[in-house]
Amino acid sequence: MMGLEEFEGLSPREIAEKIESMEIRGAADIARAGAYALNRSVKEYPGDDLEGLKAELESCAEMLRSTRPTAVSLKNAIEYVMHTGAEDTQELKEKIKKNSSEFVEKSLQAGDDIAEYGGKRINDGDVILTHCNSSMALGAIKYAWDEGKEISVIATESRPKKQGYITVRELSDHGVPVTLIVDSAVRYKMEEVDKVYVGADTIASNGAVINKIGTSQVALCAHESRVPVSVCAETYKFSRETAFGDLVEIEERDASEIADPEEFPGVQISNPVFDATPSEYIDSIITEEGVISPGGAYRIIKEMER
Ligand code: RUB
Repeated sequence: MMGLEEFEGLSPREIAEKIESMEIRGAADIARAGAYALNRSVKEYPGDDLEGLKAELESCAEMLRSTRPTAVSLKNAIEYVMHTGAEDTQELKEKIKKNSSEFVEKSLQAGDDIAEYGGKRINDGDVILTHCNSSMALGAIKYAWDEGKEISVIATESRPKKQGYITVRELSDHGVPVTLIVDSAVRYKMEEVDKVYVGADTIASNGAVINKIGTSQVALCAHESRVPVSVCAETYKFSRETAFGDLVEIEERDASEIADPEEFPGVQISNPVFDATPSEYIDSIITEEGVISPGGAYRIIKEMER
């Protein structure tokens, strides 16, 4: 998990560029980076033109929202920080600052709570399979390890960006025994697996989980082998809009992340980077509010309104 010190000194535009290029990535980190960027954008605004400041804030929010379309965590972070009324520029600046640091604190605390709740559900001797690189899922795995449980992890490579490399380095540095596999080895390896732990970019009101491309295949294989799938996700990853019929946009990234298009003239290359896992393949969603079944997503969304 990235702390605020890692964004220190970066302008809102630089943060947006780093989110877009995936230097800052993972739904929790991009949400905190977004909250930090909004505070930066108002902090340095000269003068006391309230409407000008509001316009500056809105254009910063728009720039951030356009970076990565799938993770609702970023949109919810922006909404949290901007949920404010103010009479003058000073008041607006102070409120944005307060909301921004409050969001970051809540997000970090949620990470600690999820690590504990998720970690407690891991048994001594468990083999956990994880996909991509989720700070929330890894937090739970590290918590279980720190509690003295003799666990091991199988981590997918997660093509095309290979976030699995980050996962295996992180777990190995923490002392957790970890095996790297290619994504297509998931079904073959599933017979060794006791539990699947993954993160989420967005959770829909019907309990579907949108996470790194391939998560639905992992969940399908786990379902076939009766291996429980747990999703570790903070409540700001639940999408209120989906309760009113909106669909989650699946980000399509550049073809060159998969292969050099010039080597394949006449061939279309498609690079969707997230997919939706239906709720029937998910056993539990571990949030900072507690462990719920996917059927509890709607209640979380209703309680998000403040
Ligand atoms: C990252 C990804 C992660 C979720 C959850 O995708 O799919 O599983 O964002 O991560 P990308 P976290 O690398 O494309 O951003 O638990 O850290 O929020």
